[in-house]
Amino acid sequence: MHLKWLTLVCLPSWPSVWALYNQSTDFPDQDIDNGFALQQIANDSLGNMKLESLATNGCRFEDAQIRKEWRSLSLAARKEFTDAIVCLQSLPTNISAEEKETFQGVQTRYDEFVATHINLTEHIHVTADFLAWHRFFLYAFENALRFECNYTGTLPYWEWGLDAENPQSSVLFNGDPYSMGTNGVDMNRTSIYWESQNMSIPAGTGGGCVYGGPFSNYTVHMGPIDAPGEQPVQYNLEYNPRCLSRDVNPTISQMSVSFRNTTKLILSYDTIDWFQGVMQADQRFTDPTAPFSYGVHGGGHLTVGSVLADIDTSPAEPMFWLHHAQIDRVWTIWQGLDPAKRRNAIWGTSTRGDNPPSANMTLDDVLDFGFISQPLKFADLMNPLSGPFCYYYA
Ligand SMILES: *[C@@H]1O[C@H](CO)[C@@H](O)[C@H](O)[C@H]1NC(C)=O
Ligand SMILES: *[C@@H]1O[C@H](CO)[C@@H](O)[C@H](O)[C@H]1NC(C)=O
Ligand SMILES: *[C@@H]1O[C@H](CO)[C@@H](O)[C@H](O)[C@H]1NC(C)=O
Ligand SMILES: *[C@@H]1O[C@H](CO)[C@@H](O)[C@H](O)[C@H]1NC(C)=O
Ligand SMILES: *[C@@H]1O[C@H](CO)[C@@H](O)[C@H](O)[C@H]1NC(C)=O
Ligand SMILES: *[C@@H]1O[C@H](CO)[C@@H](O)[C@H](O)[C@H]1NC(C)=O
Ligand SMILES: *[C@@H]1O[C@H](CO)[C@@H](O)[C@H](O)[C@H]1NC(C)=O
Ligand SMILES: *[C@@H]1O[C@H](CO)[C@@H](O)[C@H](O)[C@H]1NC(C)=O
Ligand SMILES: *[C@@H]1O[C@H](CO)[C@@H](O)[C@H](O)[C@H]1NC(C)=O
Ligand SMILES: *[C@@H]1O[C@H](CO)[C@@H](O)[C@H](O)[C@H]1NC(C)=O
Ligand SMILES: [Cu+2]
Repeated sequence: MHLKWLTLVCLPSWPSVWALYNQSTDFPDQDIDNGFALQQIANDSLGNMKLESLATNGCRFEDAQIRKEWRSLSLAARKEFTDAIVCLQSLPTNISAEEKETFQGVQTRYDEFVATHINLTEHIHVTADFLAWHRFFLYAFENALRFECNYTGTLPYWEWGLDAENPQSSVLFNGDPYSMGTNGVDMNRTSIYWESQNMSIPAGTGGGCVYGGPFSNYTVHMGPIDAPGEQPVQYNLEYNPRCLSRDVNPTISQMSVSFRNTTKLILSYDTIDWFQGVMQADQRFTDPTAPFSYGVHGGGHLTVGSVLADIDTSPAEPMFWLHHAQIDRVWTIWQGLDPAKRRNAIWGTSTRGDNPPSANMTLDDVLDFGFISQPLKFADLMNPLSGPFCYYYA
């Protein structure tokens, strides 16, 4: 569908895959596949960030909030997190009657995040500001949980590699009160046609409604818009109450979000255009020597499937926050491996895949956050230890 991108852009030369891996590290295959290598480079990066924070006017490293992997949270902390999300999903929306005419699906405070993301979708994906926009979006959500729902923790992230073999057996989806809820009911599908991409993808192990755990009573109010196997609503922001569905998909996780896939992404690309392009399977940056890929970004969305697979509506799925925290972590690690060169590196325009063509963005641009925040300067969103932020990933 987006093939015309290829004719619009002059392709840069192919980077040599694993170039940095070969230069700076020497991990045996086993350590790449079991996550040890990723842990090591995350630690190297954090060391650099700590030094960098001493040299800049960022926040004090010692004062920073620490975001942790889901499994590192106590059971009580996991439940505090999902309780706070359920709370936000039950707080009334604050938008005006006039805005309600356009944003018809917005019923709750939580929906303001969903509707803002839907409304801005074409300007925040496969754009220069994809990573920075989502970094602030997550931060604003974390603050809403804290200040409006008394949450005392931080946003957890989802280290995909821990579940890539068998995501349907993950503790995330075991359905107990300390989980993120069950998989969807098994619809016995083998493949699903994705109309906007004109392709069929392998089906997952669910496909129906989530039936147990903290979100079993939660109603999604908007979409579907661009989801595999679903008829889109007529108007993107219309009110369409439905269950939270999931289709947890081992075929896709095994090929897209293994420790190897994430480690390779971080170590192979030295420039932001390739790093963010490969991460999002941007067709302008497809290494012809690498296997077909959804990228780790699309891969994580499709691993949970259904609502999370619907790019526009995906924040309606509470797994969105864990998946995107990991996206933000992967960017943070990559930036921290060479802060002098990568801290302020951006590339691209303000339209999805530059379609329709738009101007290159600069760090002086101001980013729109809809209902979530006043517009913010792009340059202020590049460092988790600076600008409005003060956090890192452990
Ligand atoms: C770089 O590392 C990869 C993966 O181990 C290996 O296949 C390749 O031959 C190495 N390339 C160079 C130039 O050393
Ligand atoms: C992590 O990095 C710090 C330096 O920032 C170093 O002192 C420590 O030994 C490293 N830990 C591991 C497990 O490599
Ligand atoms: C609701 O709107 C008021 C006025 O616009 C604003 O001060 C307040 O922070 C908003 N509350 C939430 C929860 O967004
Ligand atoms: C948060 O805590 C305050 C103070 O204890 C309380 O008044 C408020 O109702 C709590 N908010 C929620 C959403 O539980
Ligand atoms: C899926 O197939 C199983 C066994 O073949 C059957 O028990 C179940 O009812 C089917 N589920 C649906 C949603 O069709
Ligand atoms: C969809 O893909 C098929 C082959 O994979 C091709 O024949 C067909 O023309 C495509 N349809 C559209 C609308 O692009
Ligand atoms: C969902 O609602 C039912 C009926 O009100 C209630 O019994 C159940 O405890 C609720 N489940 C959750 C996870 O809140
Ligand atoms: C992702 O990693 C798996 C092994 O962990 C490998 O089979 C697959 O080819 C990788 N995919 C990409 C796009 O590199
Ligand atoms: C936009 O950025 C690209 C890549 O850096 C560059 O080649 C191009 O000249 C820029 N376009 C404009 C109008 O500055
Ligand atoms: C919706 O999108 C328009 C056009 O991009 C933008 O001007 C407006 O601020 C957005 N509103 C919200 C609530 O996202
Ligand atoms: Cu998004």
